[in-house]
Amino acid sequence: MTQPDLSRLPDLLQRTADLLRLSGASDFKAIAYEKASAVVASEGEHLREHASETSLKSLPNIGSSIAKELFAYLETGRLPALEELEARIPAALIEWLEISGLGPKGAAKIHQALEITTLTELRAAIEDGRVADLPGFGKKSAEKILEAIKWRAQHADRCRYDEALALAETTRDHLKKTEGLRELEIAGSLRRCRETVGDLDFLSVCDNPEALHERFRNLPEVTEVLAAGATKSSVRAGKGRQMDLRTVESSAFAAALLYFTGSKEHNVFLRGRAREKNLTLNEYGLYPLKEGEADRSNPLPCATEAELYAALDLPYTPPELREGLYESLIRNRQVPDLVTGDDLKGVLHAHSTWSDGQDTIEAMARACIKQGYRYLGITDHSRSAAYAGGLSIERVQAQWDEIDALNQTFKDESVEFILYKGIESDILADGKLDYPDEILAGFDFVIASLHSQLDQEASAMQKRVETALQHPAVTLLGHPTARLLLKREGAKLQMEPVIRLAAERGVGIELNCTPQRMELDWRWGALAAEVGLKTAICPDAHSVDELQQTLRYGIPLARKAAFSSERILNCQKVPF
Ligand code: DGT
Ligand code: CA
Ligand code: CA
Ligand code: ZN
Repeated sequence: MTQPDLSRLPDLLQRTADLLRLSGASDFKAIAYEKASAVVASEGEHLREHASETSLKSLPNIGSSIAKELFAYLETGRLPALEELEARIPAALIEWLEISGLGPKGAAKIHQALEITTLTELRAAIEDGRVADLPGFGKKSAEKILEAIKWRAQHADRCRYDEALALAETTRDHLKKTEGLRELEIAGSLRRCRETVGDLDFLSVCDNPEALHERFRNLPEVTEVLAAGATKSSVRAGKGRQMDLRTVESSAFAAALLYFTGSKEHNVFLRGRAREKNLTLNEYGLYPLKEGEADRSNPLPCATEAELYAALDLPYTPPELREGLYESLIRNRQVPDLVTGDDLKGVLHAHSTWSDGQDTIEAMARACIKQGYRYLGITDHSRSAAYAGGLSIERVQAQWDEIDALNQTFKDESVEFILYKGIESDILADGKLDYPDEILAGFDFVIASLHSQLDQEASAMQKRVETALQHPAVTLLGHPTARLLLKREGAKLQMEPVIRLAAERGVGIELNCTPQRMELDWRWGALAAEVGLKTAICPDAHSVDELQQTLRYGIPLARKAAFSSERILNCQKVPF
């Protein structure tokens, strides 16, 4: 058996804690799982070295019942406690956890007091005032929950990029075992690296399509078969995500991949281009036009997408840019050069145990060194962010001492690596930053981010962010609207003036590659290029594991937003 994936374990333990709270269990038990989640995250792969329950129990904060769970996970890749909770708690109630601003404790309270279980019932209970009347809730928080429910209902048919990617990769790995499989690609919005995805589209060439489709419909993740044809199947998998699999003839593969990658807008552009060249393009191939009709007996021999673009007298266009935004550039053969993982020189924006991170600065730095980076810019939270362990001025100064000492250590070890002193400063309600200027001036770089009072009205919010951008210490604006994809709309902020002002001030706007955030939104890429806006690809990592976000989600986002490497701070050997 393959070894269980330890990178998922902290999330699974956190979910166990949430479900315990939702089921009304004692907080004490839930907290134990939360602590275990942190321990497991910091152990990483070392957890595998524990060959018995007793050995797992020797870890800090791990008692015998959780040791048993961890051991089961190491052996089987499953957590019995979690599975038991998922089986016992109604699925409709578990859905409440996806409502931002509610939380498992609040959900349990409402569920028990009002004896309701579904989101529809919850919505009704808010609308007729029953939730507002509960102790600890009130009108304002009830309204916020209602807004979050409505927001989610509008977006329930989509999921985040990271979730889609994980499901797609598992599916692809399973399907790859099919004998006679010659091609298998993920197409659609996921291939274009959209921040959210509707359904997943797979395209294949296979000598034995029946076996492939049979396997697809019987994957362990599949909960429902929607369509079962010989060359086209549709299923629901995971949390209700639809997946389509098509099998085509090998001669049609390139044209089908182009078609099913989309976007629709890009397809319309390509078909128009074909007409201009007296050709016709569809999902089966590219054909000459003969008396206004496709000459199907005579397809142009294109085995790859690149050959199709060439036959249309166009440069190859990476899927990330096929969105109907760059077509006039494509026509003029000016496709922007996109970054790759090899262009990254270092990591900026990471948290440590000094604020709400799970790993020490040294552990984060060593992980970066191992991955071949030249630097890490640590940015813990600033003092107003009390909920996230924000740093007092004294702690800032103590952290600087630790960073100086670590830089000396790396020098002594002849490791070419630098830790930069940064801070993620809250932008206060009036646009001021969170420390006196003389402290701010002591950092190598400052990321200014919105974290609180996100519901300010539009003009106050605009002024707040624009004021922050004009502070001389600011290097980057962090996650500009503080949106949470499919959960929370961001601050009411007009981005165009913000982007123009940032570029004028020489301040960058980060590409925050936490999959929940994924902003600056890529739709601003063209304007950003026009005004020469700078950026950095920022993992906003709170653990060693999350450092991977730079590559996994950040590179796709930077490509999609068409930032050339010259405009990306952490693609430079020296970022500031
Ligand atoms: P999604 O699933 O909503 O995240 O977005 P897509 O882009 O994956 O859309 P989907 O799954 O409906 O279709 C996959 C691709 O197939 C789409 O990007 C372009 C192509 N396609 C589908 N329907 C049409 C259509 O009616 N016209 C054109 N031109 N292309 C289409
Ligand atoms: Ca799709
Ligand atoms: Ca589809
Ligand atoms: Zn952060």
